[in-house]
This record gives sequence, C-alpha cells and structure tokens, in this order.
Amino acid sequence: MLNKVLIANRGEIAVRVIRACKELGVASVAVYSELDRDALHVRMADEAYSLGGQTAAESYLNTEAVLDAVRRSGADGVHPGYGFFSENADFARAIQGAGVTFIGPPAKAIEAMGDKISARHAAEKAGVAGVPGRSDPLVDPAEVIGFGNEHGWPVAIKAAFGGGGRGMKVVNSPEEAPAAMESAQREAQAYFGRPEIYLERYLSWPRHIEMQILCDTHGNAIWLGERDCSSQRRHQKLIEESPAPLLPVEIRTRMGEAAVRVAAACKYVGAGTVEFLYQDGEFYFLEMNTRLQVEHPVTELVTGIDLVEWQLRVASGEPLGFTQQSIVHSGHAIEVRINAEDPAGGKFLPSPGTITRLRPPGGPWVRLDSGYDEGDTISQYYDNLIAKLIVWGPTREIARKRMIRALEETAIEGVATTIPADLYILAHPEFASGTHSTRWVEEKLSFEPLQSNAEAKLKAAGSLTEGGAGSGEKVLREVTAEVDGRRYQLKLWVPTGPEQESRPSTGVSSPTGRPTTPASRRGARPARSVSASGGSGLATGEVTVPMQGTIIKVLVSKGDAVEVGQTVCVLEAMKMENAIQTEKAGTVTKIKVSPGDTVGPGDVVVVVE
Ligand code: MV4
Repeated sequence: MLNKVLIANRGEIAVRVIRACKELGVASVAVYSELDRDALHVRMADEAYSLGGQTAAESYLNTEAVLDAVRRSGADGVHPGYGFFSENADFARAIQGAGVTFIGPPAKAIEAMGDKISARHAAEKAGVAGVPGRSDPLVDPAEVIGFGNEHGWPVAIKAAFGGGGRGMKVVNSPEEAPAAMESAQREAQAYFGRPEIYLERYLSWPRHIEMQILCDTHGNAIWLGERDCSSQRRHQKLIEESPAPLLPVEIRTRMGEAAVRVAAACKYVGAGTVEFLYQDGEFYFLEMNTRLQVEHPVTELVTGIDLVEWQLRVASGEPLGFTQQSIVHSGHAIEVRINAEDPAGGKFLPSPGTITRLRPPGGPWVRLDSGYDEGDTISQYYDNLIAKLIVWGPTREIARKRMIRALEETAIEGVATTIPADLYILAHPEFASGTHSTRWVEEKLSFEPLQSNAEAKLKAAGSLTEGGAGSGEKVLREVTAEVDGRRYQLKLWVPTGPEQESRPSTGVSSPTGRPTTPASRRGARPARSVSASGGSGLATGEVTVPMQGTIIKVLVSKGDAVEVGQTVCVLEAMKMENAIQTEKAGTVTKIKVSPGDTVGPGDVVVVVE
C-alpha cells in the first residue's frame, strides 16, 4: 500500500480522499492556495504545503508548485480528485516522471478519452456505438447540411476537446449551420484552447446515464452500476441517483458490459465512468470520464464498495477484491449538490461568503460530504460546491422522501444555497415518477418563483431590506413568539429607524437557542440587486456584470443607440456564455472592456446615457 498520498485538490473531494487515507492508514498531504490556508481539507490532512496564489490557475493548477509539494512531502502517491489536473495527461506523466504514483489511469488512457473524436473511435473499436454522427473533425458547414438533410434535423455540433456540455450547439436547419459552427469553434477555442468540432445527430429527449467501472493492473475490469444524472441545469448536475429509474435490468447489464469493453479498449486502470445517452430503449456512448466523479457516492451506497479505497488499492498494485458476479446492487441512493448559488428567480447567481451557520442533517442512511465547516469562507475563485448530501433507502420513493427530510433539516446561513431548487425538483411529480429527461429541468421547470434562502445570507450581512435597494425603510427580522403556550417563528417587516425603537429586544433566541445577532451591530446593508446590469445601473446607465468572468465579445461601439434589453457584451462565466444586457435605452458613451478582460461582480462594462 502507498505510504503517503498528496491530494492535489481542495474542498469536499480533498476531504473525501483524506478520509479514505485515514481509514487505510495512509498519511495524507494537503496543498493549499493563499485563500485556503485554513480550509477544512488543510485542517484534516496530516501535513499541508502552500502552493501560493489565489486563483485556481495560480495555485491548484500550478504544476511546478504541486510537484514541489510532492517532493517536499515525500509523498509516494498523488490523488488528483476531480477537476483541476484529474484528466490532464501531462500532469499524470509529470507525476510518474518524478517517481510517484498517479492515482488514476495511465496518461495514454486519459489522452485517448480526452478528445471526444478519438473516444468515439475507441468505443467503435470496442464495438460500442456512439450517437450516429461523424468521427472526423468538422471543417465545412456543408457537411452539417449534408448530414442534417440525410439523417434529419436537428444536428449537434460539439467540441472535440470539450466536456460537460460546453461548446455544444444545436443546429435546427441548414440556415443555422454556418453561425452555429462559428460559435461552436469560438467557444471550443476559448474554453479548451482547441477549435476542433464534430457532429452528431441531436437526440431530442435523452436521459444521461453513466456507468461506473473499476479496473486493476492485473487485467480485471468490472462495472458497478449506473447513475442517472438527468437532472441538470446548464450542464451542471443538480441531482444524481442509482439505479436509473425505470431502466430495464437487461439494458443496464448490456450498458455495463459495453462500458467495460470501452475501458479495456483504452487499457484503463482505476475508477472511471462511461457516459451514455439513453433514448427510446437504445443507449449510445457519449464520452468517458477518466477520473473519480462528484457523484461517485451513490454507487458506493448501493454497492457497499468504497471507490476511493479501491482507487488507492489499485494504484498500489492490488488486484480487485471482488468479481462481477459478487457485486450486489441494493436499494436506491440519491445525491444532491448543495452549491453556494442563489436560485431566486431562477438566476442561480454565485453567492460566495462566509458560512455563519452550518447544521448538518443526521439520522439513518444520511451522508453529508462537505468541504466546509461553520465559519469557513466560500471564495468566488473556486467551484462553489459546499457539500453533497447523499441518502440511501430500500426503494426510490423512500430515498426521495428521506432526501427531502434531510434537506429540510440542513441549515446553512451566511450564503445562499441551491437547497430550495433541490427541494423543488425532489417534490415535483415528474421527478417522483422518474420519467424526467435531461431537458426536463430546463424546459419544464420554472425556478422563477423560487424564494431563495438568501434571507439567511442577508440576515448574516445585517438586514434584508424590503423592496431591494432604494426603499430602505423596512427590514426583515426573524423572531420567536409564544402564543397560548405554542411556539411560533415569525418573520416581521419592521421599520429601520429610529434605532432600536421597533426592533424586537435583543436576546431573543433562535430555534437552536443561539442568540440572534442584533442587526444594528453589524451594519444594515441594502439587498444587492441580481439583475445582469446591476441595480444601480438603472439610474446611471452603467451596465455591470453580475459575476466574475471573462469578456469574450463586445457587441456595441461608442455612439451606438441601444434599446432596453439589448445585449452589449458576452461574458464567459459559470462555464457559460452570458448575454449582458442594458436596462436603459440611449446612446453608448463609454466602453470599458475589451475581449479577453477579466471582470468581477459589479464591474461596469458599458455606459449608456
Ligand atoms: C447530446 C445531446 C443530444 N444529442 N448529444 C451535453 C453534455 C455533453 N456531455 C453531451 N450533452 C448532450 N449531448 C446528442 N447527439 C444532449 C446533450 C445534453 C445533455 C446530456 C447529458 C445531460 C444533460 C444534457 C443536457 C442538455 C443536453
């Protein structure tokens, strides 16, 4: 067994790997950016080394700094977690080159699957069909038109080096082909540094079903069952589960065997996931993720197999401790992602900040994999996943109800979270019936009416102002009251001034018995507007961006006349292209950014007068 493992990651996945190391008696080494000096993964590891820097690029993606920490710590293994270096063949080679074990597949397998065109070839070689399409790079819009006319519209254009849905364009008709190709190429270049694209028939209503596999260095390869990840919003998974609802056992077995053939074709080692689209009783190979995935715990709960333990064992040269026949799938597991994002009005804006309160759920068959503790800060620079909540039940319906109960029990304050959106999905009849597809969340669900739990965020900041910025006359207070011996929790809109007058007396206890902080001590702050152009922009004509990102296109010039709602520039943020629009009509008097500029929340991009 490895002696000492360095985890080249942060947050919940670093914590997850540290836990596995502890159980196996393997020493754990954390690395950290300047912002993560006191982060949970750092506190939990046996040793920790600074990488310097703040952004991911300056820290967790700094190969030299990570290699330096490997050398200084004397680690004999490196676990990359997910994201960052987890699917970077050069990094895997650099680690192996330093005489250290990369806990993941061989660099060649990462490369074979890193490019979707070569992944399609590998699957074809293994006799596993991809979505009908072309396995060569697309160069001419005429090819799209030819393919669409032959196989039917719409057609999907995808980035060969892409992943997670970024850079996919749906082309509905021949006329759309040239613009869609240009946009797909531009996004592919911007996100992945490679412009190669290819085409597939567009499946209109598929489910996203992925298969967990595990391979050792002795030629043993098994599949551990599927996960249904169809509840996604803008390619961000919200809820994952295993088994996939209503998937026939015979299809699952064929899918598992196909996944193992794909893994064998690229000489895979370790834990991996083969993704499929499933529609009308057929499944199609989509891509392979050559890493541990965020949603791996649902597979752990239905199989009883600790995937991180087996990653470490396989990397140490041990053979798998089970055979395909010995795997037993039991019951149903569901995972929800709790992100620091505010789902209010369906906007899902990042909500970085300090977690002022975190009460985890408990009870039987409830697991919380968190990267943060109460008092920890979620930075705008990294993924805003706070925690994953995973529950198990003997049936899907029992697991679903258990998840609702556990989410309702979870209390997070100081940042807004996606919990209201998770609850909304879980309670929806179509989710309950298991008939939802990948497009269901985005096309059939409206998060617009969602009230965020940003109340909690604002409560921490001092106050919640009625009617947003401007009015400033009333604030929301939470108080408890007893009426006829029954306890009530009340939310009161009370006038702000004169100081103290209409405020409930301090020392009122919250349901947990902790004293509520008098807002006056923390300084009242108006609610931040969440519109793309910013609240203050309404009056001044300053168009601002709501979040950190990169400007990829400026669509107006100085002197242009613009209308309300007109897009003035395109911001790449949250892995998406976001249209930044003006809320004021008039003439563009200033352009403050150019393509390539990095901007942060509230930064002015254009001025309209
Ligand atoms: C597709 C598709 C329909 N037809 N390919 C998006 C993520 C990327 N990994 C593949 N994706 C899709 N590829 C064809 N030929 C629909 C999607 C898709 C999707 C897939 C999985 C989960 C959620 C999704 C949401 C929208 C679109």
